[in-house]
Amino acid sequence: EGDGGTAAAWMATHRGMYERATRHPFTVSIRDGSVDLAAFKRWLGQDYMFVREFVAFLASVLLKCCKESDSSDMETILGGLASLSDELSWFKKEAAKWSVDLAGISPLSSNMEYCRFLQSLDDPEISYTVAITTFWIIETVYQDSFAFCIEEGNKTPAELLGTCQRWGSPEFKQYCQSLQRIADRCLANAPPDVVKSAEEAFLRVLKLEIGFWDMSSSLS
Ligand code: HMH
Repeated sequence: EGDGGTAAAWMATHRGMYERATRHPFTVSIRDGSVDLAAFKRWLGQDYMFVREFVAFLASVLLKCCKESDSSDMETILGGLASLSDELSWFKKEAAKWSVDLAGISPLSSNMEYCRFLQSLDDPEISYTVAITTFWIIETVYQDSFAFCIEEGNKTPAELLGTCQRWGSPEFKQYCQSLQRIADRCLANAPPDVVKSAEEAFLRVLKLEIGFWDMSSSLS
């Protein structure tokens, strides 16, 4: 499960921030059925743009992995990269269903800030450990947020279930757990300054995710 590792320890020590990211009013409103569909459409268009940037980020993680790691991590990361191809198709299909014009969208400031952060990790000076930890927490925030929307007692509107299942499925959870094991192994072998940078990146992601949900629900 990855329990007992550094990743789980950070989720515990930074629990308040983790919960603000994974039990955000926007995703909680999906679960309780009160979601503003205009906000959902805003999220959909912005996240499509984010995922395009996320492909480039994942390519940079893969490159660091090939250079710095001699394990089977490559297959996990490559699998994640491959599934983003399917994800981009899914966004296009979903956008058509909701009449969201993806070509006419420009990124809002929280999205741009998040994308700039991802771009900053492309620097060869940034270690594989920091990059893979960042990748793990980005995926985990979505996994936890959307799994909550399909857990027992949800009133999630039927037309949003597909979205929630995309990230809330048991398969996606397993994938996140694989990433957590990789991050934990890297962190266990990393020097203290790298562990510190990885923890800073972990917290930065939580803040950026909160900003992304705020932007979607236009609280900011
Ligand atoms: C903003 N965070 C954001 N978008 C996503 N699609 C994910 C995480 C997970 O892939």
